[in-house]
Amino acid sequence: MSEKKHIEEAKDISLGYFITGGLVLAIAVLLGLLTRISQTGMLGNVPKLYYSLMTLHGMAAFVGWGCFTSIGLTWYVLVKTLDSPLHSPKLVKFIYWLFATGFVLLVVSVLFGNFGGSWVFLYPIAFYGYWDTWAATVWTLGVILAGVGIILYGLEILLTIRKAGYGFWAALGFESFKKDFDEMENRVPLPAVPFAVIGLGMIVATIPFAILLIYQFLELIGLINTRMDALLAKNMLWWFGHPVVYLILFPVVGFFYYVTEVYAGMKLIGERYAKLAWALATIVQNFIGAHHVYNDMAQAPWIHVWSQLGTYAIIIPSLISIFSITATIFISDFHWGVASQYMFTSLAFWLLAGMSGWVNATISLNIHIHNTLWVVAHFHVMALLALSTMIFGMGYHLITDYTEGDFNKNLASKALWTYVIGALGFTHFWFIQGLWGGIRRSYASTPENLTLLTYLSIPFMIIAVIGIWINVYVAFSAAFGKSKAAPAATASAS
Ligand code: HEM
Ligand SMILES: [Cu+2]
Repeated sequence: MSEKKHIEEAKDISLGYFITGGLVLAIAVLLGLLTRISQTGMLGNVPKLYYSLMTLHGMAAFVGWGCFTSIGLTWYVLVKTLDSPLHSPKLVKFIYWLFATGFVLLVVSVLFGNFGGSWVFLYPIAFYGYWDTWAATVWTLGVILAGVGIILYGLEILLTIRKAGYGFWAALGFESFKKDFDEMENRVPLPAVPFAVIGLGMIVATIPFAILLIYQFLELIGLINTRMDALLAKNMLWWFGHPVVYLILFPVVGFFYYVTEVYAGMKLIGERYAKLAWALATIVQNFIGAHHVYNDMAQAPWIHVWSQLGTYAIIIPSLISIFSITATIFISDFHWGVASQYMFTSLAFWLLAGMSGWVNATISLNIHIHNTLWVVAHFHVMALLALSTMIFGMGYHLITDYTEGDFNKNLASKALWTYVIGALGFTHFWFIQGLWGGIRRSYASTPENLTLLTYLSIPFMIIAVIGIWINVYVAFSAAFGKSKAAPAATASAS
């Protein structure tokens, strides 16, 4: 089997990102487990240990695994979908190293400087914690490097699409407005569209956040002596902080589209409606971050109202995508293998996470769950059960291709069910604690009568961590050729 050179190259790069990210995840989930255990007081020095573990866990899992692997797998899917080379493989490798260097700085800041300001380090917390100023400075610098990587990611996507000969607006879904859409030849392949949308979205969203980060950095090293307005800073953070979730979700939707078409052996149905929804997302994605600030009474009321409406609007691309994918599976002669098993599981949790997200987005309900463990449950269903599951699915698709199907598929299926059971268990303790007033980012279980639920969730977390570790082991041994294909319990997805 000899594939075109540019495809081989993208495959190697993507696999490199995926395997590196997998190792980060293996450590990150252990840190998550330790964060929870530290709440019981068993590990000593409760507040400091809890906050530093939580901070590193959040950043490692979300950025070091989630964003990093969705960026990494983008390259392969984009090249395959467009059947055209990357704009610059060198730039893509540079982005890898920017993230890696940034990540090392984050680890140094927490391990040696005790930074613990949480992964969002809400301004001006960096100046007030139990950590040293140098730790906050190194942390800020680490995040700046990742930010530069994110902007370059956006640029590389747009340039790659242009190199393949497609127009900018068409790639963002706007060609769906054309009257003769159905007759048009050379339409942008649908799986490329979510990448274009997030590419532009991230370039726009990272700018206000980068300004905030640079301001904080200059203040930490003493070059600026004026504190920024806290509400303004909060808005700058969330302008970016919401769409950065899409830095995982939108590429994941691209993976969904791509593997669905491969395993269904046909194009997705509803292309025009999906593209219309992506055109909407292009605009709305950058104007809804203020839904994280509903409880700040000083914020102008119209911003709250707009944020609620905008957040409802952004549900549309997800709903249309879930419909298109499900319908395509239903009408096609769908091929079930490891990757498509992961994909289907992810699809179900995407819907579940979306429903709890709708509660968060609705102001009259948000007042009951704001800053409670309900929110933590919501985003773990999303980040772990929906997004990470699909990233693994995409990873297994790549590994299937890379190893020509010679990896331990049986163990890969078992790993899926292990962490799904664990994660469904532990997130539901959080949902319940949240509804009963359990506060997030609180080193003790508050109210105290919820402590029992904290203890009960720990065994489920252990199961989830084991499931993730098995996954990383299977992927790792497949990539490095140590795999022995187990007796095929599941069909081989060749
Ligand atoms: C076995 C898997 C996991 C376990 C056991 C776990 C556990 C935890 C715990 C205990 C917290 C602290 C919640 C609180 O007390 O407020 C937390 C927060 C968090 N987790 Fe996880 N988690 C897991 C997977 C993930 C994944 C896959 C992601 C993202 C891709 C993720 C992202 C986060 C983030 C962003 C936070 C917030 C950190 C902060 O507030 O600074 N987690 N997790
Ligand atoms: Cu949000």
